[in-house]
Amino acid sequence: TTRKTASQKPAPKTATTPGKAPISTAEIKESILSHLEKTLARDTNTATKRDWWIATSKAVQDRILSRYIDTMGVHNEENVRRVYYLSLEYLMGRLFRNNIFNAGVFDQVSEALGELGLDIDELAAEENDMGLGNGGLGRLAACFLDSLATLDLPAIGYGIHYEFGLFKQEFENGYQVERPDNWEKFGNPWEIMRPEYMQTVNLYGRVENRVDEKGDFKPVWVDTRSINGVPFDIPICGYGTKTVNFLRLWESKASEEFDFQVFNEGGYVEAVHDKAVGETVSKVLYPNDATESGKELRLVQQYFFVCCSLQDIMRRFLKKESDWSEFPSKVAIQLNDTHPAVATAELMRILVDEQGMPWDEAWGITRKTFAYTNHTLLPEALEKWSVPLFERVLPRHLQIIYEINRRFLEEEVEAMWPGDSGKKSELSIIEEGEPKMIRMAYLSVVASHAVNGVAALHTQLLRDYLFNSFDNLYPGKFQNKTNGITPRRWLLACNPELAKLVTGKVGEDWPKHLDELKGLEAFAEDPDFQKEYLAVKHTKKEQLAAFIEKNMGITVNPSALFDTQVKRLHEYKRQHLNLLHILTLYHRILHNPDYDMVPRVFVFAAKAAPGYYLAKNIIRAINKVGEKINNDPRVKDRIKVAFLPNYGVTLAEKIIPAADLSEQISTAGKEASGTGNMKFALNGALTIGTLDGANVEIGEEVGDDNIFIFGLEVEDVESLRASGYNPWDYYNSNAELKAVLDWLQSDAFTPGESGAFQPLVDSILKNGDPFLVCADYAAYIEAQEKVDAAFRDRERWAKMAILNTARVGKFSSDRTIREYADEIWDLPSVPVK
Ligand code: T68
Repeated sequence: TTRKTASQKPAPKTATTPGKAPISTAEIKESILSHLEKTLARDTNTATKRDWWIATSKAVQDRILSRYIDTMGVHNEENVRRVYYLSLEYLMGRLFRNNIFNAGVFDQVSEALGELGLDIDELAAEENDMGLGNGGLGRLAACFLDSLATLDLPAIGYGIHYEFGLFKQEFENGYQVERPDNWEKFGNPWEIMRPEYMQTVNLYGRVENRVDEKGDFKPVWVDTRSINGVPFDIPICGYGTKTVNFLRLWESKASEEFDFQVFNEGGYVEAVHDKAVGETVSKVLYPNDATESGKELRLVQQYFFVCCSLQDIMRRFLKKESDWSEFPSKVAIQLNDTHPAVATAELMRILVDEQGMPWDEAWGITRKTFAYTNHTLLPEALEKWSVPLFERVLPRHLQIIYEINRRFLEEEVEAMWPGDSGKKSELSIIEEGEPKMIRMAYLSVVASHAVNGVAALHTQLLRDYLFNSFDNLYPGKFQNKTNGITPRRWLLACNPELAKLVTGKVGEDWPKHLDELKGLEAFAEDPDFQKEYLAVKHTKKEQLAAFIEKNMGITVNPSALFDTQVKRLHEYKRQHLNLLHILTLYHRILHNPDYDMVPRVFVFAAKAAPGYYLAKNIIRAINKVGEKINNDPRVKDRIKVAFLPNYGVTLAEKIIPAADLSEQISTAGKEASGTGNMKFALNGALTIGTLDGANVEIGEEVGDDNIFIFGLEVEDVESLRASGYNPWDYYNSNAELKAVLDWLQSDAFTPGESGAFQPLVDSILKNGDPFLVCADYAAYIEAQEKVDAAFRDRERWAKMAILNTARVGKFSSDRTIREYADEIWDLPSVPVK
């Protein structure tokens, strides 16, 4: 045996985070080896990296699960109030490193792996991203779960256990190609299937209007088809605390009852077919991030997970309570956008139809229970369901929504604007038209006690435009909750070099109290600290450069300015404005071989929705322009363009720490908040951006001298549009703009293939340039010249970057979640001893 006696043992290595039980390196090692043998049936000679990854994950999971059981014990015993976060999307990324950090066992695990001759980073790389979301909305949900557990708030996330997450992206000849993301192919050591909590969901059918004994109208939903939902639980470990909450994801299963009925009638093949339909529901995540598809399966997904989740919530409530009026005191439900909004009608259905509660009482409970977060003002992203489709899938819910609407218009709108039929049609949850449409945002506003936007500007715009009349009708209902990010994943785990440097100056409390970073301000002008800070940045840039070289064969200079735009591809985010800047620099170089500029590496990463033709055209344009520039000797490496495929959480963790410049250049008024902007600033990248979303608040925090703001503001956008915006005016009066747009229309970047980027150019010149690329072009180029000048002055740049890290404590998702807990949920913390 290799065991040492107590006296021979070196002092046990214990983690330093408060509140967790210490565990030694030896114990972790023993646990890993035990899982290798007993969970995976492997010995150390034959184990693959994947085996080691699973064995190590399981060893960590053991620690997490014992705390999870303790947490659930306390929550149940104390019959606590809980928040339930309903979201169709969770972008969790990899859990390996995060769980090791949050469980406070990093030193022990890395040491144990070292003794086994293994590297923690190599094992981490075995894990597929849990990419069950599109973009910011899904990543926000993941950051919120981290903060909820860290703040000891009783919370459960509900969502869908998609078999396929967001597609994997590859490039072929510059084109985006989508591949399926079979993320659980080799298992998932973090999740626990819980068949004992299976729920049944009814769909389709019709409503029979029966009359009960008392002669009252009693609708009964009949002839439904049913599917089952089986939950998978993923423990969510708080940082530096004992709380472990969980995320519960529902997977659809065909209901056997239904199958056998058809089967017994002789329809074996039909029965199997229906089984397949039932199991299709949780197959795949819809890949649209800003347009609503209106597809039946999407509605079925929404109702499926809402119905399972509400039944689960009620089961938990009824374990301790029998009086429904207590429901809102135990249950707060947050709607992550309108995607789960059918939950409001479902709660009404359960209370009125199943529990026999009077409508008014049920409505009071519903309104006290729900709150709604809006994430967008884009009209094409506002969810609407056609009444005929909705009626086919959820006939009883349609009746309930009509009744909610009738009472809302006849009682509330009538009281505020008597006899005003214009107001009624403006505010109606049902939009008149062919076909009629259900406005899910209006339903969410009417059925919730609180509605929030995700940045100060966004909330103001919601109140002034989209929900203006609702704001007048319901004073105080609309609140701002500026987004945030978890500093555990987005600094501590993804940038250990900077984390260490920061800890050396401000102590080790910052991951839980991000305002502590303020302490760095004192060192912003300290030459030694500046050197160390720039050295860390250089290290991260070298790491990214090596990654780019290895994966794309593009050589980039780590001393160049890393100019970075990573986010979903959308016209309103204006990756094409960035492209016009690249073309402008290239154009200048070709006309002046000695053109003096700071060498830049333009880093892009972005997925386009598979059906978003123009977005895909922009991707190809960036790829093709980049290819030409990267291989043009005349450029002399002053410009490199690297469009990294398959953007996701894991790639973000590599790119963001290496960035010098963060591109946040959306058309003012279009980006609700942005959260990438916060991650970049925290990691010491300077922002070049418009006054949009949370950029406004980042500017307030870091100061005007430490950010590059340019371009039209919301009011300018409005007045320009009102006065008749014409992109040709800009094209004709700006020679460089004209030159680069003409260049894009030629076949210079796609020899022999002309018109390859005609859709892109046409969107700007022929289709009215809806996102004002031309109008902001000159201001953007000018701002980029200021960036160039600032970057040449290394001390100045270092100071600006340090002040960014120092001053963005506000953007911790802990602050955001505190505000939700205090101002929307009224949710106390419950420490777990
Ligand atoms: C984003 N929205 C906002 N939507 O665009 C961003 N939409 O400004 C904000 O920071 C972030 O939410 C968090 O608040 C999205 O990411 C989607 O992904 C989406 C998905 C399906 C349908 C519509």
